[in-house]
Amino acid sequence: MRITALAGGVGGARFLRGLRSHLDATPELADAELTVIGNTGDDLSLFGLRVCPDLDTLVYTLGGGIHEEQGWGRADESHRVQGELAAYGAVPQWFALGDLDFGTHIVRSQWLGQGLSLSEVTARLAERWGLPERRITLLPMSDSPVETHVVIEDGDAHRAVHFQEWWVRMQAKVPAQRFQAVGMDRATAAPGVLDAIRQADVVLLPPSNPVVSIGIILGVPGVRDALRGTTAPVVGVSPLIGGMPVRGHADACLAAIGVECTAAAVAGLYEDFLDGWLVSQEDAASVRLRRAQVRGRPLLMTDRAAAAEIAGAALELALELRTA
Ligand code: FO1
Repeated sequence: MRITALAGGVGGARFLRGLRSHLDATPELADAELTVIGNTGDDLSLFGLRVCPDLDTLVYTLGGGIHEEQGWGRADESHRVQGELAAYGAVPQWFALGDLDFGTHIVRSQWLGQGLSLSEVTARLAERWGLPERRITLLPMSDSPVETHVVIEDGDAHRAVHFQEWWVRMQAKVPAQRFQAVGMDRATAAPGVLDAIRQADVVLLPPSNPVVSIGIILGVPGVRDALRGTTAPVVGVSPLIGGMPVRGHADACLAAIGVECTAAAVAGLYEDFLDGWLVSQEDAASVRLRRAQVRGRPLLMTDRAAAAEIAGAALELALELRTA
């Protein structure tokens, strides 16, 4: 069985870790292949290095190196290099880069500098973290650089800041006027991305940010058409519980695009290809969709077992829809 997922950072990574362990624990599903299409709109260049936050969160979480409480960065981390950079007055200092994490950014930048594509680089990083032997393939959504920038009001002018500055330094407290996927006009889907959607038996949308994670991937030429055209059932998981994001700033992102912060409204962003929508128990009664099947259950990924159960429920809904 081939399962394809579109994913952003922390929530998506935890869901997919749960999915993989659910598959491994279910004999008839254990040999399923999982292909993850990762968002690269969060990527940024710092200190001469290329940093890919969502790809790294996925690799570290699926490979066992993640800082569990933070959901990003490495476990057992230190920040000696960052201290030296600060001593030299190097900026910015608002984006915490640990010493182990620097290893990833240095080797990625070296390989990119040698002419490898982001896909090739990502495959090498995934190899080191044992993803292939866990039947996980991680693909960047595109090999060409795409960066999400946020247009904010600055006095009576408007200016664009990198998504990470808005997300981390401003904590999304400054209202976003709109998001711009800079470079998307020249971007093409990375090798294997469209086929992974077209040839999947199941496509899943983890509870990632619908605007700046899933939404950016949907902007890659051909992705939305592939989702509309695939024979695979497409099942998404609501990132909201009781109308609030579990973590991060999805509410600020939805407000920026004029979409209300409800499970039904988020499903509306996917309605042209969505077949199933897993929502939290308290939201189930209020979600009525034209086409997609709605199912309610507890959605809080309190621990790995909960994440595995939620992922199992999403897969179960997809398999039911496949035979329907
Ligand atoms: N998030 C923060 O809130 N503060 C940070 O200093 C920070 C640093 C960081 C470094 C590497 C990395 O891969 C992720 C990092 N993140 C940080 C998380 C990141 O901003 C978000 O996880 C995603 O980009 C949003 O999905």
